[in-house]
Amino acid sequence: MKAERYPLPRHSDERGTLTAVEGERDVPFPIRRIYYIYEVDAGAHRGYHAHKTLKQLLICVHGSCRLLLDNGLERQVVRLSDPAEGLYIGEPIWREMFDFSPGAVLLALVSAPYDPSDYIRDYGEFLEYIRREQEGVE
Ligand code: T46
Repeated sequence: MKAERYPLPRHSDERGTLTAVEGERDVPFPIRRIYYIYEVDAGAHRGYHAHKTLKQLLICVHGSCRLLLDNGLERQVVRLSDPAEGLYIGEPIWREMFDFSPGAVLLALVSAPYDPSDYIRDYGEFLEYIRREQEGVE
């Protein structure tokens, strides 16, 4: 599974803690866009897609949430709850986000501007895309 937990620096003193993330240093891509997800109702599920090329670092900067990750071969569920830990997704991986705690904020640092054509929103198409990639078919 090409999704990895990324520990991020914590700069803590008596005033609190600060975490900074630099593109191409703390994450292996230039940061071209950020977005954040918040005000998610309990029981809501989001995502249900994969990206063809987009690389992302997802950080739950407040509260917690879970992600189901599926690379076409295996599935795993990851819980994010630490603002000093990111989840790096650098490959086409099907993702679903759920179980947001009240007030949770999921921050995404990503490698490219918004491009709807980079999304694969059908699970069958995703499996086919993965199969073709593994076979080296254009
Ligand atoms: C991802 C997961 C983790 C924009 O206009 N610009 C943007 O940069 C983004 C990300 C979204 N939007 C619009 C498109 C939709 O009308 O915001 C609306 C909600 O987006 P979406 O349904 O794609 O949100 P999620 O939570 O299902 O997925 C998002 C990201 O889109 C996706 O890249 O990997 O979070």
